[in-house]
Amino acid sequence: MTAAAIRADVPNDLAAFWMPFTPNRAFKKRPRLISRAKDMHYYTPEGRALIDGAAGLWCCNAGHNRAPIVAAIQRQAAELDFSPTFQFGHPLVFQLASRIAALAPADLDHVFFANSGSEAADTALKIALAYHNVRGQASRTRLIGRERGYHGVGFGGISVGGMVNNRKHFGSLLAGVDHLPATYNREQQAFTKGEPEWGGHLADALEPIVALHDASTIAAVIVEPMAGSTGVLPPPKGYLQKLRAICDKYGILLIFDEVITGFGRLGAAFAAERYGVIPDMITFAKGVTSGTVPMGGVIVRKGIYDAFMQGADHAIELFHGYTYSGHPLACAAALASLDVYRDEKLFDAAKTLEPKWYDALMTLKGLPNVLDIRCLGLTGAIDLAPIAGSPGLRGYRAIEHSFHEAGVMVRMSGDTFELTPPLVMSENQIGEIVDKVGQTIRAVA
Ligand code: PXG
Repeated sequence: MTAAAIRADVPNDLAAFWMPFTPNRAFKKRPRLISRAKDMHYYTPEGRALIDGAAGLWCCNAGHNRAPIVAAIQRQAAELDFSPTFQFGHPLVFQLASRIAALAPADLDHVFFANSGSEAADTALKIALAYHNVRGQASRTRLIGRERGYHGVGFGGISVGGMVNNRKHFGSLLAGVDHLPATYNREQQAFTKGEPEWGGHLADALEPIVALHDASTIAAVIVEPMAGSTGVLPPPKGYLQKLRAICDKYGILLIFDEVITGFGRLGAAFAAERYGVIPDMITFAKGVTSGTVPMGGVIVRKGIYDAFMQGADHAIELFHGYTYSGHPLACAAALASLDVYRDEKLFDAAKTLEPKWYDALMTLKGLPNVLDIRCLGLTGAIDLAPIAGSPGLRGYRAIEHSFHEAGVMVRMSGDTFELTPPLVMSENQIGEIVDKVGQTIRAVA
């Protein structure tokens, strides 16, 4: 079955592909190739199975190659390959926007489409700036992110983001950006299941930032409700509520980057619902199509959309968009994915699995080099002690062992395991994933 998908008429040379976020030379010396997937498993070209502990890259929430999603993409490809959404529209993009708006809380009821989380983050930041502008508050240009935040790799996203390696080689980035402190403190929070008790007060750090710059210069605060890429940092209890209250006090927009937390990852459609905190915008990507076709976007509150709907009828209200905003294949994939989530009640399934997942992960406490374990919804992170003088080396060995020996797909961020299984995982598969991760931790000790 795998042979059919690999073209025999093209040489299989690994040299030309410059791999993203990958040590290219190490990979090409000992490749980790994947050629097929089904449900909870990936398969190598030789047919070896790996259980997927990472939902690909936090995205395949419905599991892999699900028949209804595959069929919807196939049907759409044969029906309408592409149509512009600038000045024209196709039915599916309107249907999808309505479905997403219906899933989002409160009056978050308009959807702008992009093709990735990075584009979604930059779109949200641009909407925030333009919103204040059209309301006559053009001095509100500052953007506030958070240390250890990840909002993709566009210039807006890396500017508000707080991951040093993603910023340090790329110049001076956007001007007028400030950062909240990260919410993680190992001494106070180690081995907590779910939201830590300590750290809610860290949202108060927004006050001195406002005092320093004045509210009249600040457009928006952007945070991930749960920081994902820096190793699963759940929000401390009360933190997001406090952030919302301070933003309200000063007329600052609050953006939740839900690229990871959206579409069931935390046992609800969005983290905003889990925490009962209504942001002004939600960015999404990944799970919207269960990872099958690239898509991202921003859900905005009615008041934001309405603020733009002025001026001459024929005039464009927002000068922003992508050729592939609302691509028909992505829309078909998203609608089918949302059907699977609804029909199989996968957000509820995630909620039901959550305590079992937490308990299973915590059994790894006490294994060699394990410094902390965090978990929230169906995500988890395990920090391993770095090898002295070689940060990331133990983590790289863990990628190799888990792939070649243990048979589990994991994501490593430096020396930290990040686990985000598909929501269709069974209870037995929780045990299997955690066993295989444990075996890997011992192997890299
Ligand atoms: N925002 C958040 C919160 C993300 O997690 C992006 C934006 C960017 O999405 P795109 O589609 O442009 O990649 C992300 C992406 C990891 C990892 O292992 C996380 C992401 C991507 C790749 C790896 O932590 N998140």
